[in-house]
Amino acid sequence: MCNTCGCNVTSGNRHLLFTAPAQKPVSAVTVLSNLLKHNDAHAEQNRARLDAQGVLAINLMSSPGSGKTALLEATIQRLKDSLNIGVIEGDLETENDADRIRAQGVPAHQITTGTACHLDAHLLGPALDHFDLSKLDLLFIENVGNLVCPASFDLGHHRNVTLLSVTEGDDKPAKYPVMFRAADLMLITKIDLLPHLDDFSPERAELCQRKLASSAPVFNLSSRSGQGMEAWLEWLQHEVAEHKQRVKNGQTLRPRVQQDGQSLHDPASQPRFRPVVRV
Ligand SMILES: Nc1nc2c(ncn2[C@@H]2O[C@H](COP(=O)(O)OP(=O)(O)OP(=O)(O)O)[C@@H](O)[C@H]2O)c(=O)[nH]1
Ligand SMILES: [Zn+2]
Ligand SMILES: [Zn+2]
Ligand SMILES: [Zn+2]
Repeated sequence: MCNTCGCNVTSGNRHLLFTAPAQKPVSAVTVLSNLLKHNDAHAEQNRARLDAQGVLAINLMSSPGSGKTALLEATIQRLKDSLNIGVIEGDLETENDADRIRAQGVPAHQITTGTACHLDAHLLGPALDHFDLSKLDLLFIENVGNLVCPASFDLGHHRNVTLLSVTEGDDKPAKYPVMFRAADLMLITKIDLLPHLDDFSPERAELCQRKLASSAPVFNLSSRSGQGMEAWLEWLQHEVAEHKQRVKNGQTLRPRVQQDGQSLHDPASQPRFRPVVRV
């Protein structure tokens, strides 16, 4: 649950704040932890619906504009003959991304969050109703472009993929550790632009990722030129096959959810006064 920017309430869970008659005043912390419990219970229901049909759900996260929809377009073009794909799009406003996906010939549903800067399990549940899950192998969920809070919510998905485009700077994993630590796979995107940039090093970006104690694979690719797409497509096909086997064996996979950047913001871990460093 994201306590970092105070954005926990969305149109999907707002009703929970008002349904129970207030017996006695409750603290903000209690309200938030109740929302968290509701989110996680709802996420389990969403995951059960997906697992009942053997559908693998992948949550794509990144800052705005790092190429999530372009990657989905390029992926669908290459995989739609071998896998049945559906896409749920999350944005504050517009149907633009869902329209782009539908133009590729696969079903897409747009969630517009209004003011919420992330998706949550309550928003995902009704979106699943728009799909015939028995006809899907793979469901992509494109989260709202935001490098902070989407990592803190279980939607009912299985895997997290975090994108970092080369124009954003190679230190982003160090600056946004909650997001990058949640990644099962990190994609460095738009690598066709590397020749025009003199200060982005894919090796340095990967090193920042490793410093978070993450062993997630890191692939470099370009949706525009097609460079590096093979490894990503193979990873997807492997994950889909593995998930079908997993649910056949009665198991599922919960995503790596970073329960908020609390420790990063905990005043106790960040004393106001520290000894000066003598040089
Ligand atoms: N050169 C280059 N441009 C790209 C590539 N992928 C995406 N872009 C461009 O980057 C811009 C943003 O791409 P989108 O796919 O819309 O990014 P997004 O992450 O879906 O954006 P939001 O949904 O707003 O968060 C567009 O102008 C794309 O054409 C790439 O591989 N190379
Ligand atoms: Zn937040
Ligand atoms: Zn998009
Ligand atoms: Zn948010």
